[in-house]
Amino acid sequence: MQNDLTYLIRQKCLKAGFIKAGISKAEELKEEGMYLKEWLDEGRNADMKWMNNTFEKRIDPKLVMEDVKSVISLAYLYDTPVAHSESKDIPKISRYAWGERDYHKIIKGKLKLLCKEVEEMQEGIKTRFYVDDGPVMDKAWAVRSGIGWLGKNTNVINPEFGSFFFLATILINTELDYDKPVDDLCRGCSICINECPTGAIYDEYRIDANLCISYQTIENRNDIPEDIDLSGWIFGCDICQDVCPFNDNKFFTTDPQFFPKKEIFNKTHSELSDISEEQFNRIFEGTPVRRTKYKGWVRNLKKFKQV
Ligand code: B12
Ligand code: SF4
Ligand code: SF4
Repeated sequence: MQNDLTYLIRQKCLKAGFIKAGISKAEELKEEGMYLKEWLDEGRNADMKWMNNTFEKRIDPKLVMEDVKSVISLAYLYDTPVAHSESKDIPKISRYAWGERDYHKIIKGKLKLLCKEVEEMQEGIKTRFYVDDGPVMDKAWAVRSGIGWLGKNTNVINPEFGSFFFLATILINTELDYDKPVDDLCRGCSICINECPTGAIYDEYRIDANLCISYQTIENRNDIPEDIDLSGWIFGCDICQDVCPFNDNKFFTTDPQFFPKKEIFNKTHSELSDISEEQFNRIFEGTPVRRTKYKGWVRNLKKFKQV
């Protein structure tokens, strides 16, 4: 019976546009929680204090949904075949943020319909879903359910599709059949560690947000430390994924919402600096770039120029 239910749920997930769906048993994330604690205690989360406040929930899904039995992890591709310009005068925006709409909205729209269908499959089924912004460790669940392994760059990598995908997590109050983790294929490779320009990957599988360009350009609300070189990026950073051999396969999204928005794509530093606050709010309305606010946008552009 649960075999059938698991099969049908997985089929629905794939039909909804997710490239992978993996399922794991909902239980406390003991080992991952230990690493998370160490990470927080060492201040590797920089100013993302909300991560300390939600620690208990992050490691125990029962504190998020009391009767949770299983966790469904999903992957949604966002990379497009469009390449960044090589010109030194063109600031780079991470490929996940190129499009017309914020990925939270895109994926949550799909999850809402998907979860409604799943709840209608059997009486009593209840679900809760998250993409990035919930108090759940999306990567830890994805690893447990075999979506991919945790790469040394700390992104989840699927052996076939690489790592340019978002993760979504569904908590569900029914037992299902569980998947197994996949092998870690990083093995002797350390390209991402060597290529990270700031040394943010301070050890294999460990990243210090304080040093990460992604954190500095998106999450930091204060000045960017002088010794951090943005290496051409003004929103997010893709370097440790671009250099990863598992992203050479070039699997691209078919979702047009992730393709670059003309107004911002491959514009020069002076063109982007000419954007007024009003234009910024209009151009980036409903996109991930809005997160940095105009103040952060201007700060990042200034910092880009200092290099
Ligand atoms: C905080 C956060 C960040 C922070 C910290 C990054 C990080 N590595 O955690 C910052 C702002 C820097 C960031 C940047 C980015 N992020 Co982010 N981020 C998150 C968030 C909200 C929480 C992640 C978290 O819990 N970190 C805490 C630490 C403790 O976790 P960790 O590094 O995974 O720690 C594990 C390892 O250290 C491991 N470990 C420790 N020691 C050892 C030793 C061995 C031997 C092994 C095997 C493992 C191991 O155990 C820990 C627990 O599992 C998640 C969404 C979510 N709710 O989960 C998205 C998320 C991780 N981010 C995502 C993305 C896309 C990005 C960026 C690519 C965006 C960009 N282009 O700029 C970059 C990538 C930077 C990078 N190299 O990781 C995606 C990743 C998708 C994927 N394929 O993995 C997520 C899952 C969002 C989503 N739902 O899609 N992010
Ligand atoms: S996102 Fe950029 S700065 Fe952050 S760890 Fe990866 S390469 Fe380093
Ligand atoms: S670049 Fe190499 S070490 Fe880094 S995540 Fe990819 S395979 Fe692993």
